[in-house]
Amino acid sequence: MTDIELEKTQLDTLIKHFEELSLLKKQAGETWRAISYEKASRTLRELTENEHRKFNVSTDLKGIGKSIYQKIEEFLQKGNISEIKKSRDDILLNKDYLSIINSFCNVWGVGSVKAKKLYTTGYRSVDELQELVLKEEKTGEKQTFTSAQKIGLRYYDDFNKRIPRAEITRTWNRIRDLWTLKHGNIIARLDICGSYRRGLSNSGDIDILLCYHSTVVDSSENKPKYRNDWILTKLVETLREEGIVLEDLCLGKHKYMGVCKTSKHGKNKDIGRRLDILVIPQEEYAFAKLHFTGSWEFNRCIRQIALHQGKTLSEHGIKAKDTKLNLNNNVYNSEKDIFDALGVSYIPPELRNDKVLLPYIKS
Ligand code: TTP
Ligand code: MG
Repeated sequence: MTDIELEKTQLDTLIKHFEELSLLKKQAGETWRAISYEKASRTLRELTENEHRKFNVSTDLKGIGKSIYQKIEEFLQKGNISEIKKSRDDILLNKDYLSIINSFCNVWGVGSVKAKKLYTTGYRSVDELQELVLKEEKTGEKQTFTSAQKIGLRYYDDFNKRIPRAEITRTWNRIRDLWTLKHGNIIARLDICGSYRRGLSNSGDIDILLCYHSTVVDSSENKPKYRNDWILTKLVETLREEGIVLEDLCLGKHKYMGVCKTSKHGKNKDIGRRLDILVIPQEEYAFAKLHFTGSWEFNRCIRQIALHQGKTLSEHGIKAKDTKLNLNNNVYNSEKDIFDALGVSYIPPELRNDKVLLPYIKS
């Protein structure tokens, strides 16, 4: 390879090119390439200080190996480095790809594997997926989506709308009254958790937690009379009969996920809202209430505090980190009992944000 002699202006442009390449590679997650372009630009910057701006590939210049040398030659011959355009295009393409995958994952029931598969098949928007469902239903073709995913697509816009607090309160009162009317007072504890309990003026979904009186015993078998799955099925049945539940996404033994209606009249009356109901054993109730009240960041912090004390905290209880022994043997009846056990003064739901526990983490 021939000697390269660079003029000052050429050197300045090259430095800028390698800096840009370094940035582009960083954005693309190609850390090592980013570092090597960064090194090359640093060496060229040092070269600007020298009288001699002449070198060849065998000159021992730090960070200027064969591949960088070839790019400098390309620049001198063509006035640009093709790798820059290619990297810019890759980033743009990647940006589109990521935003499409994100929008697909935003459909209820669609995970990243399914989202990538849909992308590879050629779909580029949620509109296209919605059209596909309609077409398959019309022609009776093989179905691409599960029934829950189809509900997710049908209610895609609705699920992205926040639910006003007053609508949740109203729905909540109806649910409680209906249940008491039909089944008496067998539910011991019933709470709306999530952002509603933290006092937000609107929520993404309705998170209901309940547990039944375990003292209600079937005398013939000496077992609690009402099983979780019985309560959940009955409750959902009642809500469906009353036109509150519109669709079921999944019904397990302890957890129900569905779509409900929160307004009978007004502009929001046709909007489908996400409803989650969890039936929790009485001894775990306080832990579940703390967990499902959130916020996510608050949960992360309080778990970190427990870890520093050699304990692991979850929605089910508290355990010794090393032995995994359950520490729930003290009775934790309320959230305050859990705060007390961690040496943290009680924090009301409205204040459970990402910062409130920081003083306990630092100390
Ligand atoms: P979400 O309903 O997802 O969150 P949210 O109610 O705070 O917000 P939104 O108004 O958007 O519905 O979950 C309820 C709480 O459960 C959340 O605040 C924190 C907790 N949670 C976790 O900490 N980790 C989890 O994986 C899940 C699913 C919930
Ligand atoms: Mg919620």
